[in-house]
Amino acid sequence: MSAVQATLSRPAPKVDEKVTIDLANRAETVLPKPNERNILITSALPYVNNVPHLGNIIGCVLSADVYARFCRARGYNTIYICGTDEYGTATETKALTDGVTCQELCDKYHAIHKQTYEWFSCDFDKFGRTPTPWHTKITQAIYKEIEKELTVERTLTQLYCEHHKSFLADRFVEGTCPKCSYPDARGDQCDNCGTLLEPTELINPKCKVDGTTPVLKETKHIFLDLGKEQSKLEAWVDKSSVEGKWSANTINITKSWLKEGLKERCITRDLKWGVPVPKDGFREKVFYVWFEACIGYPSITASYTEQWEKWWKNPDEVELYQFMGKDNVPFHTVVFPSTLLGQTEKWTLLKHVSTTEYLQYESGKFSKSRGVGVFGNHVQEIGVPVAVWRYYLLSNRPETSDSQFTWANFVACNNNELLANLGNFVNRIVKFINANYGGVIPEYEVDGAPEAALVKDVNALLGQYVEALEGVKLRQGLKLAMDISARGNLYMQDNRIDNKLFANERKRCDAVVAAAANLVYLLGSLIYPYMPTTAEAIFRQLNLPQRRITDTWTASDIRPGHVIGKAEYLFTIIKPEKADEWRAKYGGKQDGTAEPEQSKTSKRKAAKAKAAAQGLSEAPEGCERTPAIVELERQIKEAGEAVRNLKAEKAAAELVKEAVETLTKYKMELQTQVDLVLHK
Ligand code: B3M
Ligand code: ZN
Repeated sequence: MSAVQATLSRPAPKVDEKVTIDLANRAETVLPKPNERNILITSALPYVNNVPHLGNIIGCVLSADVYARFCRARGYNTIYICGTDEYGTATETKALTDGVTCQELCDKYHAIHKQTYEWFSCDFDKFGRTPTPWHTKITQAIYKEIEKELTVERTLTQLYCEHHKSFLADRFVEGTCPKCSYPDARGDQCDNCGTLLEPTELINPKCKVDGTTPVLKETKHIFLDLGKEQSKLEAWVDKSSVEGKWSANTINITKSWLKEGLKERCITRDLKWGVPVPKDGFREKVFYVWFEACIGYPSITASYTEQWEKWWKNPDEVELYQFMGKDNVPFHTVVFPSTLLGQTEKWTLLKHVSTTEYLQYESGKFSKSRGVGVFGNHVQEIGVPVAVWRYYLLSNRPETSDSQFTWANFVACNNNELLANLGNFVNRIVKFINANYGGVIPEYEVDGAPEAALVKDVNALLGQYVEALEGVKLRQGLKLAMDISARGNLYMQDNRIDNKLFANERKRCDAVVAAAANLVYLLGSLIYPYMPTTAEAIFRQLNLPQRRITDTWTASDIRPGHVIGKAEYLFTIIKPEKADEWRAKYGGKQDGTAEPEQSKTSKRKAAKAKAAAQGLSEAPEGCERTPAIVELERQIKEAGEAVRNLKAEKAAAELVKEAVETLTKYKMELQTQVDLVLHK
């Protein structure tokens, strides 16, 4: 072997190893470690009896996934726990209508949920379910500890079916609504007029199981006397809400419960599908879901590791972050913590609670029965890659107010933001290095004025990005990552990276190429929480291991001599017409019902987004014309002429199509640059 060969066969130092992180081979069981940040993340456990829609997905599971990925990429010791919430009336009644057992129903839907979240690249450490021996054991143990101090027995008069010898839970009774005379009102609510009901208020009540007219009978139930925990809970809320930076609406919801004064809450139900109450006289009853469901978090953790208590009974070393829709808040900030504060052992209580409002579908509501909206199964048949869905949902996360899913915006997001900004930046630099440098990172020095400005701007944005994510402001974090990408595009444009630069000013070209490649590497790490498949594609194209999310960036992680990989397209264009096609398909026409009404403003917004999806031909008046914008306008003019010439020559359709795509690409890039200048 010659000396040259020997040097070549030695693995080349590719990259500064301080910035890399190996997440692919994480430990099978992650346990808290002393003197480290140990982060326990949960998503609200979705009810098992339905197919999740986009609103459910962004509401908790996907948001928690972003945070978990962020924490892991920061090097924090993290686990992410979720699973299906399977017990309760909703399951029993649905099983009854579907003519299957509760177990069969839950098996079917648990599999659907699991598969949907897997498709969405949700990287749980455990996605479990509530009906397990662990769940029964932990729920009963928690109850036993508070039985004496915090519970009371009360006698209620309830409807009883003498035919099948059972007390009837609310939804097992149907009858005529006392308010609007709707004949099919349920025992808890009338679906026609919306009134909340007590089953005893129904006119002409019938047992849902066998149609028998039930009788009134006295029965005992167990109540949780939350009032006894009021002051302890108040003290905890005051402290945690500040330390954990709870959002304003979480604090409001919690405080309004406290202000009203905590009341006794019935925690038992007359059902079979649940955790049995371990007390004589109550053995026919089960715990109410809202007493038992939150215990799913520790019990699912127990199915992950027998040492679950290291996570859940370790308040000094573990930080608990919980994600949920806002309607779940009181159960997580009032009921569950009260139960845990009543235990003799110290439990890990939540530090930060991240809540979402609602995602509307084309300004209406998602509705399974009306066939309106996008559900987990649709998303998979549409053929748009998961990264685009994740990006869209996360950049429109209903973080502080309701937000809307619209198809026009969905397409615009792909074309104007992902493709024109991020995709364009990565593709251009990877292609350029392969074409001009044989894929090898040259020797470089990033000490020029443009590089100093780039490093300064990027570090300012990076600092904000880390701060946003530490505070669970996911939407803002994503926006900042895209701003960093746009800054990269601007840098490439301003420094006119092209064959001329390569031929005439090699040293300059080397510096620009290296700084840009280093920025691509940084971007891979920053978008990893949001679009893990895109991040993987970036790392693959750079032929580098995953990068961790660092506090600062120096534009010098990648070593000269490193050989990058081949260019791949991160995103492809979606034709704007697709929005109409999908809207027609998923907008409620499936079962013949009308499309949801669109308000005038939302129509205007949709029209604007649709126009934006096709880009701009020139910068609007009043917009500062940066070198990047001037260059793009020139390219658009040139590409436009090319299209016209090809059409005039009656060239092959393929050629025309290609030229049109180039033109559209420049137009969308211009749109991005203009947005950047106008700070949109
Ligand atoms: N299953 C409600 C929901 O899916 C409920 C959450 C339980 S969290 C322990 O919105
Ligand atoms: Zn009956």
